[in-house]
Amino acid sequence: MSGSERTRVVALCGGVGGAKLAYGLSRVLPPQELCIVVNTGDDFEHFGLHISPDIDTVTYTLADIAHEGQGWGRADEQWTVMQELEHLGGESWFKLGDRDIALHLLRTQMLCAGKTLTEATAHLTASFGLHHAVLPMSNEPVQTFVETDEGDLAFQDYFVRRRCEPKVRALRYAGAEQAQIPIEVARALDDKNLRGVIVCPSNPYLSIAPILAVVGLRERLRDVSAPVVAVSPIIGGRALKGPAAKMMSELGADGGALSIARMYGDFIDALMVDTQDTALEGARSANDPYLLIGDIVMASREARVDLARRCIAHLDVMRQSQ
Ligand code: FO1
Repeated sequence: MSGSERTRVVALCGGVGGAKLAYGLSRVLPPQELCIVVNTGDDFEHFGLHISPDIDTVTYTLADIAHEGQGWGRADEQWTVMQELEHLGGESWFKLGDRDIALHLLRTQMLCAGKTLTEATAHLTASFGLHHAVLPMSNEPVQTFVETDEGDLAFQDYFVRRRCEPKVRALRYAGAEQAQIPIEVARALDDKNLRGVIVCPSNPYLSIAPILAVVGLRERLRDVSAPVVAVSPIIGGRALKGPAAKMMSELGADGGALSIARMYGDFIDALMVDTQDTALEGARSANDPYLLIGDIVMASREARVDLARRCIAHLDVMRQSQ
């Protein structure tokens, strides 16, 4: 393999938008050429079950069984357990489908048996017929807390129970200082065949920042031997789904996609922005990452694959010029 030919892409991703690009990448790259590092800051224990929402969203999306409109959970679901739970007076604010519960039961059993979240995820993704590596950002708990004008909220309380309505003042990622980079993630980033890193279009505060908070991870990204390209989750000042734009304005980051470029500026080489944001080039300073302008809306499976191809092409061009 010549020096210019590198074969391993690492993708960082979180919720729905990130999972869509991960889907596209998984259809372009064979398993040995891609690993997907997933946010676990949303994880929480509910009814004694370990729930890992972003790992599950990525798993269901790659397996093409995700519920399209909802952005979480499975398409082919029944809700008999939730209905009975409600009937019995149990909590029903966090909707768990019957099939989804089977996954949480198995993951919880494996974790209780001493398996790591990485091992449990490898087993579960294989059970869904996936061969690409879906790697938790950490095997230790890192919990996102949202500090709001209504106090300190655990992630799911903010996101689901309060529907992201409270005003965000700050975020913190409890446990990040004690979290280790899993060996599989470290090996992927340290791989001499690293083709590049793709930061998927996920919420910068709720999906990407928790990954970056794991001790040593952000530093590793700054030092990787290959280009790092991010895809903006903000288009025309808005997020296609979720509270990213609202949070950005509450936290004073109101430069649209350019604010994303600056948030990641210490470790990305370029940010892909939509054609709607072409004018941002005029506001970009020499210290900002390059902007790569193109259609980044993934409205179909074909669009996910097409965007994935263009991300990889950008990595290859940037590596040639490194
Ligand atoms: N999000 C909701 O807004 N309402 C729900 O009832 C809900 C249930 C749920 C069950 C399993 C799961 O993996 C995710 C679920 N989500 C739900 C999404 C969850 O809040 C995630 O944290 C978001 O997808 C953010 O990434």
